Amino acid sequence: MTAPKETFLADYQVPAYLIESVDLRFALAAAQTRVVSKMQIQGNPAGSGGDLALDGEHIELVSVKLDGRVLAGNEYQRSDTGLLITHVPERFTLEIETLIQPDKNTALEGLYHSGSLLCTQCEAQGFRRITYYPDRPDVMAVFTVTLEADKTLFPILLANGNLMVRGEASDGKHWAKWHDPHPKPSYLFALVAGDLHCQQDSFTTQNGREVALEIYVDHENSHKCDHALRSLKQAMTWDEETYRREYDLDVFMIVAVNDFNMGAMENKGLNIFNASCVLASPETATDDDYYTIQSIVGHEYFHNWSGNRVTCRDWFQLSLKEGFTVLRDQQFSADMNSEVVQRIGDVNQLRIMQFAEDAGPMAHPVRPASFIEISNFYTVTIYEKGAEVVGMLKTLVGNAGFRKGTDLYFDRHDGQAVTTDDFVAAIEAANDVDLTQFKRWYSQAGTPVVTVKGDYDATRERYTLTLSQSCPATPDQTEKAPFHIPVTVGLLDKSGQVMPLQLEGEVAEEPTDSRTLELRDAAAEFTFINVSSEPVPSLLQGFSAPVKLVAQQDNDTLAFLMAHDSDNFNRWDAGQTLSINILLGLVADYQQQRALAVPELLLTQIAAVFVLAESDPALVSRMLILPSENYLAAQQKVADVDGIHAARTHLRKTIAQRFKAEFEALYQSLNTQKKYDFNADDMAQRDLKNVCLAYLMATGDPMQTQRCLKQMKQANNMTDRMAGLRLIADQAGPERETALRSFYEQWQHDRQVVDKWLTVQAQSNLPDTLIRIKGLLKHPAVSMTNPNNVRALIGQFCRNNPVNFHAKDGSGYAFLAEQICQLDDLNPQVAARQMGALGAWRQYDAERQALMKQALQTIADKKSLSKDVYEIVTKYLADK
Ligand code: 0A1
Ligand code: ZN
Repeated sequence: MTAPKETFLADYQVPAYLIESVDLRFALAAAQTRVVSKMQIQGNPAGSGGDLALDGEHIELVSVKLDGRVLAGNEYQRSDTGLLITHVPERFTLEIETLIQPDKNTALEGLYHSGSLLCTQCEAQGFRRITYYPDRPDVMAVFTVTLEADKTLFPILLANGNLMVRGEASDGKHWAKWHDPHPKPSYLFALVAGDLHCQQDSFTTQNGREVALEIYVDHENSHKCDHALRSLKQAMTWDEETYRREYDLDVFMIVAVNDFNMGAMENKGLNIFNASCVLASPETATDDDYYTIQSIVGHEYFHNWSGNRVTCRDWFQLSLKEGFTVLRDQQFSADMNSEVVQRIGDVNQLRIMQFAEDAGPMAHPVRPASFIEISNFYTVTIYEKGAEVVGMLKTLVGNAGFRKGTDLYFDRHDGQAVTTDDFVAAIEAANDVDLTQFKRWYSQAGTPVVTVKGDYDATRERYTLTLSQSCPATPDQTEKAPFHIPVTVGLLDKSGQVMPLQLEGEVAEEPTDSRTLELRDAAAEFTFINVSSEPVPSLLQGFSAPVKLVAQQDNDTLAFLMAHDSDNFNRWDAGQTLSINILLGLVADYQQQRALAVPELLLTQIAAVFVLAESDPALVSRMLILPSENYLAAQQKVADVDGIHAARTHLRKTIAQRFKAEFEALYQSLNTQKKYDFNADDMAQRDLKNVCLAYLMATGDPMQTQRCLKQMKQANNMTDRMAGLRLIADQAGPERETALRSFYEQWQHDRQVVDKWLTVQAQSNLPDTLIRIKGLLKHPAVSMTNPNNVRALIGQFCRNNPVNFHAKDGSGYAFLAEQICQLDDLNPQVAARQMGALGAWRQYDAERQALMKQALQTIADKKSLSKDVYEIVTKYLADK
């Protein structure tokens, strides 16, 4: 195939034409929908004029009229990707009629059919599958949308903005006209038509605006809207209190759809959600689901300001809205639940997923310099690292300074399409700081390594920290200039007490318990004075920068920090580092066929953790969970999948057996039959209870299997039920088959629960997993056109089941290649997203590398590969 075209940030040009307003009329039907778009267009005073270029793909053109006159075929040029209209005046009206086929749209971009619904997904470049239009975020227009459809099939007709009028039409049809007064880019356009239940509520904003809140779901899910609605109200209040951001339309709608490529979408006034990210009832959703729903509802709502009112100039600026909005949703979740649990979760995800991306062939800066397919850049780098970058800005200027900066940003740019530079400029201007060097975080990919050395001078009572930084090359850049890195530190004395901090050369301020050191050069020294005894440093508190820390702290020091660090995040982190050191030692034992010996040191520390169970159950369960196999693999030069699995299993079993009595007692005390409620305390207790259950299962005691079965049977909520099922699904035996069968029988009517049932089977470490998955792909409940099914089976197997996916015979790799080839014809975005598991091929042994490359080659050799998969497979294969 001819290589698809790459787009470069450096080539950005302002649009030649602007659209003042657009009037869209849809005659909706699943087989064929007619779209008439009437645009008021004018030359952009800042643009270069010339021909009018409109984007358009997979659409049938019926007619083009300019100022009311039908254009002849020689007055425009059509191609597979758009329409070029020559000789246009300075101001004019353009009316374009097109036909589209929602029924045939399995890519789920543009207008598509999901169940009995018609709905749209336009970010990033889906609007061009609906009509010819300048489909770029810096063209912002006022939209008026009229929808007409069969009244029985589609009683509900929704679009962005406020409802103006609705009425009856002939032939059993009806129509509704919507108007969105806020100019917006095409990617925020949305419509929904279908037969849906609507749960209503209302919210009064801080300035007294009455807003109708509406959640639309399939009728059978009418009892699963409460949590999303409550989360929405929490988010609206939180954004007023925290960022002074108020909602700006008469209605805010959320629609749940079953077939959706991502989590959810922030279309103006009409958010469309993957049903799995809205629907919850105690019976069907786990605590994790509740937590995710609250955070995603918040995320999409927060986009109303960070994304919609102020949007991106071009797609290279994607992290402008995503990084900032993720930071906002993380703050929101922390405020609604537990700050340390939130931070641990965020850092875990960053380290496991983003550090891997930054170290692999798809590494890209937070503001990429080029792309082939923008859909491939909805990544953990853009989202999670982007949030860390904004979080570092906050740390550097302080909370109040950050708020001044964001206020200025919203004031300056309301109604505009801007860049990450504009965001940083607002923080600079509001705080009178120079962040020029800081901006390298946006332009340089790769995870910096920060090395720390401490030196105590007892006679002069001084303690010096020497910090140095380096950053490995990434495929796009070999040389990296130093980053501006905030490193928050504290010092502890030998008894674990916090020592007051005073930096040499500073006018004596009040000594503080922790300080943020700013590392700007390749290396720098920071000296603390009046340090009365040799301290133990607590480094990178709260994970103040997305870096790898090399501190050369020995296991005894880590154990000390695990017990005493004043920063709870660092207590957890010290425990993780200690566990990694020990686990890697066990892997070495395994490789050399020695007996696996677990050092007493770790077990002593774990004994101390139990003491916190009553006061801080959330922290205890986080501390009891060992680092994941994927994260351990990333710590090795050549990942030893089997050794890691054996080591981790052995350590779990050792801990389980040593502390069986403690786990037993804790399980008993936490296993109350309390009515389900989603709140941080109850969630922490359920979590810890189920961590105990998992350890009890790891003892190998057959009684515990019975306990899991009992918990499944007696549970009044899905969290406890799933915890039992997950453990049973990982253990061979007749109980496993019975439990899986009866679970399915009980829950087959519920798509979200069926996806969980698929997930536990895909994640099982038992050797028959791949065979089982292949069988499940033929199960009547499973469809390859449903992204949630694909993610539950294929995604979970390839990403979260390393022992089986990386089976020595290459069966996992071959399976994935085959699935991607099939998926690519149906849904390129979803296909491309499954590729990740093959990206780190360089990390494995020679045999596995060869098999992984063979799988990649199979994909590369497929005829008519999508741009999405093409971009990723070529980058992976080019990784030498
Ligand atoms: N902006 C959304 C993410 C999103 C991106 C692309 C989509 O369709 C392919 C859908 C959603 C968010 O950040 O939530
Ligand atoms: Zn987002």
